[in-house]
This record gives sequence, structure tokens and C-alpha cells, in this order.
Amino acid sequence: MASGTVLRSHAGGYLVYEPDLDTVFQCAARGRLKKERKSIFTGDRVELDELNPEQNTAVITTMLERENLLSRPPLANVDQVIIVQAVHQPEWNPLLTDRYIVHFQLELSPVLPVLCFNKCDLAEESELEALRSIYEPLGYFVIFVSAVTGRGIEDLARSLASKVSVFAGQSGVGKSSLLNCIEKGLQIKTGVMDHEFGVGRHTTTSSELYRLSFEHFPEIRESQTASWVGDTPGFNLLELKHPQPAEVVWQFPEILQLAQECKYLNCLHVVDNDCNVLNHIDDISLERYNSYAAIVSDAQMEYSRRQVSSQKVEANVKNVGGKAGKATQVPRLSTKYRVVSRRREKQGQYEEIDTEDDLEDLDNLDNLDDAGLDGIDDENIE
Ligand SMILES: Nc1nc2c(ncn2[C@@H]2O[C@H](COP(=O)(O)OP(=O)(O)O)[C@@H](O)[C@H]2O)c(=O)[nH]1
Ligand SMILES: [Mg+2]
Ligand SMILES: [Zn+2]
Repeated sequence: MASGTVLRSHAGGYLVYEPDLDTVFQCAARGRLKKERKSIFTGDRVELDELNPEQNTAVITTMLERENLLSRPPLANVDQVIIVQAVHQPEWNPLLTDRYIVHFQLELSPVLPVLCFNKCDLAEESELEALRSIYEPLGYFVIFVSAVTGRGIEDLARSLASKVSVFAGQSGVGKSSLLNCIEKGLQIKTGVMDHEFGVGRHTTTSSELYRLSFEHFPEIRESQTASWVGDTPGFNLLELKHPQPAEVVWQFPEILQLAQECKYLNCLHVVDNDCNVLNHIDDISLERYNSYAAIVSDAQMEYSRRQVSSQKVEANVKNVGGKAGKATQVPRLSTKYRVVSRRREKQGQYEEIDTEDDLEDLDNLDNLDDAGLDGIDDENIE
């Protein structure tokens, strides 16, 4: 029995790539599938019957189990998300980078996103090394590229070989430019948002997989089986997924390691009360800790908002420590809190983190978004 990958919907049916014949078939779904109301999405693997190689038609009989499903636009069985960030122009934003990382880890678990830093031509080598030293030790694959000088483009192309990949990142970071370096004329669609009602209402419900030919990379072309890139996910930045407050730590491996040694059972590791994470804060990157704390704060605000709407009661305190009645009540983390690193404390210095500002930053980015500068490539809207 032949099987293949759905490339997109087409004329009430689907275009399906069958690898053995290296052919795209125009397929209808067999009635039973429709009856079961199983939605077939781009990227889904399906079994085929009634192959007609003359007319390139076939029938989809079964949908195979899905490994994962990216939302907006729906795209199944994604092997990797390449998070593209510019080093400058726009300026690298660590919180936004980590918010993307958390979002796609939640969507694609257990697959880790790849981090691609673009516009390296605008950066000092020392800045790139600083970025590398934050993310590589955590297990992320980090690629430094420049669509202008061509630096790293072959590495990026190689990382796409024989996979289904999706590029993500706010508008202006260079996603289109990079894809164009790899495949001339590739017309990827960017998740489209409709701002008519103020909130992002997504009109892109279908998506497409595009085949890479690696025309300029003969070595890669020869060694690969078919490689694909999907449409760019579109979302309002405020819609980036985050988990419940207590689960954020699972998305930060270096903090998780310290958290597992924390003596408080219900600790969120943001209040310096002999918390093991805060005791070792100098061992982790400050940017990463700040992101962690900001995401916890986001998650708490959303959580308490939900509490308010369901119970109309909101406690202003939370319990820290739960062991044998030793729990103490501390103010619930709201918008402002401070982290005191042991070393800095000795020096009498404080590192103040203002999550309100961080959130405003995201809001501002979101306004850019509203202005059509983010997430929307007008020329690409179909
Ligand atoms: N200096 C520099 N500019 C770049 C680079 N890549 C893209 N750009 C510029 O950044 C802007 C946004 O690029 P674009 O590919 O449209 O970004 P996208 O919105 O993520 O698709 C364009 O003006 C590009 O010419 C790069 O590596 N270096
Ligand atoms: Mg673009
Ligand atoms: Zn703790």
C-alpha cells in the first residue's frame, strides 16, 4: 500500500506527495474518512489506494497517526521550527526569544526548536559568542547567518535536508530573505491576522508545504530525500503559549536543574527566601532568568484573571513552602519584584526586573504588529 504526505488542500481534495514514485497525486478522501469527520491537515501522512499514475490521481484511505500539530496555520508532523531572530535591526530581545522557545516547545514537544540568529553582518563576533554561550549549553542548535553576506547559509540549508521545517519569528528578522537565499522565488505565506476587531482573528486556515530543490547546494541535493518548508505560523504576540505558573520551569532546563534541589515544594523560584534557584542565580544567564520570571509573572496574571472570572476572589498572598506547617505567606508576585543576586547583594546592588515594562515591550511589538509590520507580509497574503 502506498503512502504519502499531504502538501495542501486542493479542489475539495488534497495534493499528496508519494515518495517512492516521487510524484504528487491529486487525491480525494474516501467517504469513510469524511464520515468519521477526521480533519486532514497539511503534513498529515496518509495511505493511498487506486493510484493512477497517468492522471496522477489517487484516493486517501487512511490517515496515519499524527506526531504533532502546529496551530495557525495547522501543520502536522513538523520536524523542527527554526526560530529566526535578528542580532540587530530589530535589536535582539531575549524575552521574546525565550517566549518563542517556550511556545514552540509546548507545541512540538519533545522536539527542540533551532535558533537561527540573522543579520550577523551587523554584529561583533563577541556579541555572537555571547548568544552562543547562552543557548548552546542548554542543548539548542544555534546557527549564525547573514542573508546579506551568505554567512552560515549552507549550514542552515543542511539543517533543512530531509525534514519538514517551519520558520518563525517576528516580521523584519529576515525569514523571507533567508529562504530566498536557499530557494529562489519560494513564496511562503505568513500567518495572516485580521485586526478588524482589534484582536488577532486568524484567517489562514489552510497551509502548504513547499519542496526545497537545493539548486545551489549540489552536495545537499544529492544526499537528501525530499525536504519541505511550511507556511510561517501567525499569531498575535500576546497569544504565545505559556504553561501554568508552576510548569514554566520545565521549559528552562538550567533553572529546572536548580529547582529540583529547592527545599520548597511549591516554590516558583522568584522570591528570595533561601530558594535554591535564587541562591545559585549567578550560575545561570541573567537574560534567561529574567525571561523565566517574566513568563511566570505572565502566567500568574492569566491564572489569577481566570480565578477572578470564575470565583471573583483573588488572594493577594501565596504560600511559600509547604513542609510541616512551615509555609509562610508572601505577597503574590504581581508586576514588580526584584531579584537579588548573592554577589550583587554583597555589593549592595539590586537587579530590578520590571515585568510591566517587559509586557509593555511585548505590547509595543504587538502594536507594530497591528501596524502591519509584524507577522504580516502584505505581498504574501493570498
Ligand atoms: N543587514 C542585514 N539585513 C538583512 C538581513 N536579512 C534581511 N535583511 C533585511 O531585513 C529586512 C527584513 O527582511 P525580510 O526577509 O523581509 O524579513 P521577514 O519579515 O522576517 O521575512 C529587509 O530589509 C532585508 O533586506 C541580513 O542578514 N543582514
Ligand atoms: Mg517575510
Ligand atoms: Zn525555589
